[in-house]
Amino acid sequence: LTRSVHSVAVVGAPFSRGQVRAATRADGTLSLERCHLKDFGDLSFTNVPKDDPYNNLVVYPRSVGIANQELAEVVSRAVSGGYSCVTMGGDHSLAIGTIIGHARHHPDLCVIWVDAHADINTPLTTVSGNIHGQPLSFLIRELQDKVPQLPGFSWIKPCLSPPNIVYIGLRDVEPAEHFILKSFDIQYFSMRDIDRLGIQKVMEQTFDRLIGKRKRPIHLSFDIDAFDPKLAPATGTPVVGGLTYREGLYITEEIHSTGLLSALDLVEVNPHLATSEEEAKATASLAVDVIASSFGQTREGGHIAYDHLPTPS
Ligand code: 4U7
Ligand code: MN
Ligand code: MN
Ligand code: MN
Repeated sequence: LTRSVHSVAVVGAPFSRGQVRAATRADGTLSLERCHLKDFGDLSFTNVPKDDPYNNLVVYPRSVGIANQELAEVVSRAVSGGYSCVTMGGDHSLAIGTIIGHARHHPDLCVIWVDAHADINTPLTTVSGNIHGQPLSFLIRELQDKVPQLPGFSWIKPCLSPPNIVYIGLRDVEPAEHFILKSFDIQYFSMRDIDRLGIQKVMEQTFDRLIGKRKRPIHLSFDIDAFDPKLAPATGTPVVGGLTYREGLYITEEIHSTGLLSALDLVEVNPHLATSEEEAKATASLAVDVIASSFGQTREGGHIAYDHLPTPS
């Protein structure tokens, strides 16, 4: 079912402690055709003082924990209120809060994770120590006996299972992450798979897996670094060989067409990392295109706002 008017909640989560470098919400206002927007404002996060690394490695666990606890509240309120919830990040550690908050209202949700990276390191496999490379490890029930409890994470209840997750765009997966994907049979379409199958088949197979048997709400977690760095340079961990503009928008157009999109994270946009004003603007406007397309803006245009032609007199 495709609704013609969507109620969309927008949450700014300018949170950056899931990684060492800073990230912010892309400035500028979002407007979406045929959507009723409600701005939930920017969350202000408390940076916990004396937030010592876990194991001398995993940085800012308490700050990440409390920020996500607050974010989960906001997202679950928005979703319970009938909104589709867009969260603009901020780094990808915020998906811990958005997915848990979303799952409180929709425990049967599925996740499409569009990213160059798998973000599934555990606190014991991470090399960088950054929690934005680990969010999925805290969310997958079947993985919990391998995941230590970080300070600030005791509120977290894992809410996902491997069959309900599909990745698109992977091209920088660490050995431990690859082992997790294979041992838990988590489906992914790497850039190589996209080269082989084409983006159309990738989307068909994604939906077969996630909603083929039963319709369920979709949580789209879109890391801007899934795109090629030429298109999205203002991001923390760019990787060559990414999605084209057309592949990226095809993904979101198809997701919109299901009528099942219930929450969207748009993360890792970081204007501070741009080397010029143009780079910052290009990355931010790409992010806006992804969001607009997820909520029904099509490349072929729409005729709803135009229902008669002028007549010559
Ligand atoms: B992002 C990395 F080591 N795997 O764990 C890690 F390669 O949210 C990158 O996808 C994580 O941008 C990237 O730090 C996190 C690294
Ligand atoms: Mn629509
Ligand atoms: Mn990511
Ligand atoms: Mn990434």
